[in-house]
Amino acid sequence: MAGTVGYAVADGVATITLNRPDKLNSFTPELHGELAAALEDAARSETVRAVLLTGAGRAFCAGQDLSTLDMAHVGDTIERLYNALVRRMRNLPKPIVAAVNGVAAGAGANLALACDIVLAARSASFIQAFCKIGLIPDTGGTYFLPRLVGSARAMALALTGDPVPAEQAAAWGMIWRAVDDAALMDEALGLARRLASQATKGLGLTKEALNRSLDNDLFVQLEVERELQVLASVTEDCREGVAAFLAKRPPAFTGR
Ligand code: T3D
Repeated sequence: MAGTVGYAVADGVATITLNRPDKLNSFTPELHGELAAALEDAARSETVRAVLLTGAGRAFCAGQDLSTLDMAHVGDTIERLYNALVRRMRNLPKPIVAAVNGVAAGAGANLALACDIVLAARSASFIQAFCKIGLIPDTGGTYFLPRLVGSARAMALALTGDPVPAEQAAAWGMIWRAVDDAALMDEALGLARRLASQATKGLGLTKEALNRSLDNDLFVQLEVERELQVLASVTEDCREGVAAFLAKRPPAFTGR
């Protein structure tokens, strides 16, 4: 695997692998650049209908590489790299599955939480490590955490930096599932392939609707549903899904 990010497309799934295993796949400007390019390709490519994000070696991602932390330009780094990354992931109109293969710390933990469905190896853990170096949770952590686990747990996790093991994270609703280490990649790839065979535009619009619901009241959200359902209903895959149901045959979705 060349570079700091691996990228391979097969069966409609773009597998993106953070690849600085000796430094626990921590973020450098180079890794940010390659990850952004991979996500951009996945967004644009008609072949890609789902994304799988994982890490090489024993960790998922240990957040910012602290040996390259640029104290003089933190605001710029956050805006240009971390905030841009979260926006890119949330705006990507295809599902992103995280296969959290090991520790996910700092921005690495919140990178996982920014994915759409998170599977984690039982040995993995999530650490809001920021408080240990005098920083605050970023990469969307202060937004995702209270919404996923509630204010009490979010506050304690952010203030203590205590690790949350994968099974605890699943029990709290922070992630979708914890699975046996040996089964993680098969399960995550199986899920990503399954999503890649579905009505891609409908899944993208579903993702958008659920993300927008986080800040809307019911009546506003009903409008969002109307707006996005109109878009879903004119896709080829919607026509195919209805026709297949009526003909009592499996649908053959194309992603269009
Ligand atoms: O402007 C900005 O960029 C602000 C943005 C900030 C975003 C952030 O993410 S801040 C938070 C940064 N991350 C952390 O504080 C986590 C630091 N790492 C750890 O706490 C621990 O490494 C872990 C709990 C993740 C794992 O512990 P352990 O014992 O399994 O592994 P280790 O021995 O600590 O690490 C293995 C190697 O990876 C080691 O290198 P070495 O000694 O073998 O050459 C270690 O230094 C390196 N490493 C791990 N995390 C980082 C790292 N190197 C640079 N930066 C890291 N974040």
